[in-house]
Amino acid sequence: MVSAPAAAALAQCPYCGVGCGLELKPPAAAGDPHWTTRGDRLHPSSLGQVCVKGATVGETLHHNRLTTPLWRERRDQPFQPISWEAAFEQLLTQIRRTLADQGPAGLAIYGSGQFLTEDYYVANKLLKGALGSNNFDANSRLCMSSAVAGYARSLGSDGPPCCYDDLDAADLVVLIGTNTAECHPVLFQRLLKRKRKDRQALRLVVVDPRATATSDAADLHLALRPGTDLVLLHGVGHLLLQAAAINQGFVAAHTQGFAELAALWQVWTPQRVSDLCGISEADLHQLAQWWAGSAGVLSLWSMGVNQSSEGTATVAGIINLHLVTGQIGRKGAGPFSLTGQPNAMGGREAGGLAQLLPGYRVVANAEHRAEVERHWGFAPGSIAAEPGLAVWQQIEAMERGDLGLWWVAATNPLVSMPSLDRVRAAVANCPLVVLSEAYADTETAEVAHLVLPAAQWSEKSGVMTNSERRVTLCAAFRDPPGEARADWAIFAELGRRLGFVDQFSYGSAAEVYAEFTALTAGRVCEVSGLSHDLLAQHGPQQWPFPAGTQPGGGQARLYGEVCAFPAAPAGHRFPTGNGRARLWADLPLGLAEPPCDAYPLVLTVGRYLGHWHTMTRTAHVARIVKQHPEPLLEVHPTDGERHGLVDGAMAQVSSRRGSVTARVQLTDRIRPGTVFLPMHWGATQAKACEANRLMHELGCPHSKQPELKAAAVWVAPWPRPEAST
Ligand SMILES: Nc1nc2c(c(=O)[nH]1)N[C@H]1C(S)=C(S)[C@@H](COP(=O)(O)OP(=O)(O)OC[C@H]3O[C@@H](n4cnc5c(=O)[nH]c(N)nc54)[C@H](O)[C@@H]3O)O[C@H]1N2
Ligand SMILES: Nc1nc2c(c(=O)[nH]1)N[C@H]1C(S)=C(S)[C@@H](COP(=O)(O)OP(=O)(O)OC[C@H]3O[C@@H](n4cnc5c(=O)[nH]c(N)nc54)[C@H](O)[C@@H]3O)O[C@H]1N2
Ligand code: SF4
Ligand SMILES: [Mo]
Repeated sequence: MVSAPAAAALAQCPYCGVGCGLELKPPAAAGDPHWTTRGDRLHPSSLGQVCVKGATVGETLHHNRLTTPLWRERRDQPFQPISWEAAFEQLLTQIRRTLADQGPAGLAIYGSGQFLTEDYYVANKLLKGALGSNNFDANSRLCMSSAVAGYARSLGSDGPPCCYDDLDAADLVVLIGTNTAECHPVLFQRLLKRKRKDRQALRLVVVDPRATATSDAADLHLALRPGTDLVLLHGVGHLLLQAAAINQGFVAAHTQGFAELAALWQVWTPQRVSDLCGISEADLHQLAQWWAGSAGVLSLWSMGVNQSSEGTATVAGIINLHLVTGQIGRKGAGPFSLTGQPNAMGGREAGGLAQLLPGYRVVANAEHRAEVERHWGFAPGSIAAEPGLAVWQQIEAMERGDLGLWWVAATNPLVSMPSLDRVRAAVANCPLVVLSEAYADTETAEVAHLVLPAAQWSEKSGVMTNSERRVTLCAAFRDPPGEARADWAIFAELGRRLGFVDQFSYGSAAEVYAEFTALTAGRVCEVSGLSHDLLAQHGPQQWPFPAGTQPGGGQARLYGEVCAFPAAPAGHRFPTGNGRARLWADLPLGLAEPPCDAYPLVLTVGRYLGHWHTMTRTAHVARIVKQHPEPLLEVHPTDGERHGLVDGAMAQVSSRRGSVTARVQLTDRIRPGTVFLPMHWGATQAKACEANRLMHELGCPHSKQPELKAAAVWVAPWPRPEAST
């Protein structure tokens, strides 16, 4: 607990995965709740830079907070404040009932990349270890899961092999399915700074069906048809083969599967690729030529790639190109997934998805389960052998009446999940829905029985890992409001009340972290040399960071010539069985729900610069609200004309699952045939536009990540002309 803080505090920004260092100054006057923020110049990932969200986060921490647990028997009743004692009683009763009726598989937790690593670790220990259910999933399923599956499938393990210094060293940066300028602004500014200094030193290629602030700075913008990225990547492979631009030595020494991939690439001729992607052959040739001719190629990607029914295959498509040209494991080169949330990376390290265990281990591996059971102090066989339910499978389980408890923490699925009407109906079928939240009155609270007040970032201590594998300690610097508690402390208390006193008696978050770091020894993501003390004393550190590593001695890049992954036999460059990376010859399949006569347009849903997700924080920052007052439906003028839409007027957007309305913005910055809505405005907002009522849940078979970037829709003026007369 912190009382009367006086000095400035240091922390990682709690918004995006860039993970900038922030310096927070306490309010100047007594009674003023606003902390002021500026960039921490000494933070190695951001060197003092911040964007509008980081700069205003200190204004968002106090308003509209939950201060006590709230309970209601039925959803049509108002919430009543209850004690923590009574809240734990409700949880224990329902857990015991569910275990008796349905077994451990009837329990599920849906967590978040906005958890601290300690929150993740204790939640997983509770559910997977103490309760024997692997049904812990996180909103990373909607976000990073294709990158996780793609890295593991191609390279043998998760974890971006690159670092931010690579942005300063690459000659060619390919930004694919990422609006970096708005979503990872500080990284984008770093690229722009270089570009301004010397336009020729760095080439930027953007692959996105929309023109964005990112593509505005590009040397080449490939405004491809949504869902055709894998075709494009295979097309580049075809041209690399043709130009004899393959690094034969690297392929022979460090990869497998080249013959199959080369055979597949033969088929993807420039003409075919140009037809399918809707881009010119000349642009495709240009990209391939730049790739072949650049000393350092860096690919950056995010949701335009991951949120796809072939997300994992597309990630493999990117990694393929890096492997065959030897563009990996060295300065300025590599396939670099930009993580969305501030601690999505920490979540992956702590085993925060239904198929994972801590230390980049997997549930399906008996040895991994045994190692974790021993470390956690549970009997052999405590961890179930089958991966748990990914979040959409949790929804389906509720539809069937198979879940007795759905515990949502640090995410707002009644805005962010696809097929929202179906989610709402499924959730109504679950006898106890628990929500751990920092703020009052979210969309998900509307479907909950029990709401637990969470201490958030700034009020609890713990670590986060950013996109370049850098771990920053975020120490508490404000008191939590009312009775709010840290998420990890809530999970630990429940563990003790379930009778696992030894396993869950932590004196502090530092103790939780120490237990976690010991479990990473010998793993790719090893952090056994890190502790809260070391991070407090020496600042943020990159992993791997085995015990004995000197501060600053973490590894900037993975899979290089000198440093292989920890504990690798000699000659093994990648943590696959035989040390070779795997090339994948996946056939492109396209969108799960392609446009058709009835639903002729593809709706894609993404983000605005100022707003964060479901706006529980950013809707309260005047500057940001002024910048983005309402959600806009971006439509190309030719589509606008075809469907009778007028710029600035309202339109109805409908898919097979429902309809929403939004104001039209006619713009030639979007590809004809594609329309765009932001994801931010949920049902509780005055300008509500629940885009995800329109989206479908079909996803990638490997990563189980839903295709949140594309659904078939039609659009019409609103109100309908006949209705308004
Ligand atoms: N301002 C802001 N920044 C954020 C966040 C936020 O809420 N607000 N959230 C954070 C999180 S969790 C995440 S995951 C990241 C997301 O960061 P991004 O992925 O950069 O953001 P999005 O706007 O979701 O989508 C990126 C782009 O994908 C494009 N796209 C759509 N379909 C396709 C396709 O088929 N192929 C290709 N190549 N591109 C396509 C869209 O037009 C869009 O411009 O941002 C992080 N940063
Ligand atoms: N169509 C479409 N849908 C999408 C996306 C898209 O691009 N298109 N993007 C997807 C992606 S990538 C993501 S990451 C998700 C994001 O979607 P969500 O995770 O649903 O969005 P947030 O608003 O970040 O939700 C976090 C919640 O946790 C609360 N919170 C903050 N700190 C704490 C804490 O310390 N403890 C607790 N218990 N609560 C806390 C916040 O108030 C907030 O309500 O949306 C996904 N949905
Ligand atoms: S770029 Fe991301 S991490 Fe950096 S200040 Fe902005 S939101 Fe925070
Ligand atoms: Mo995300």
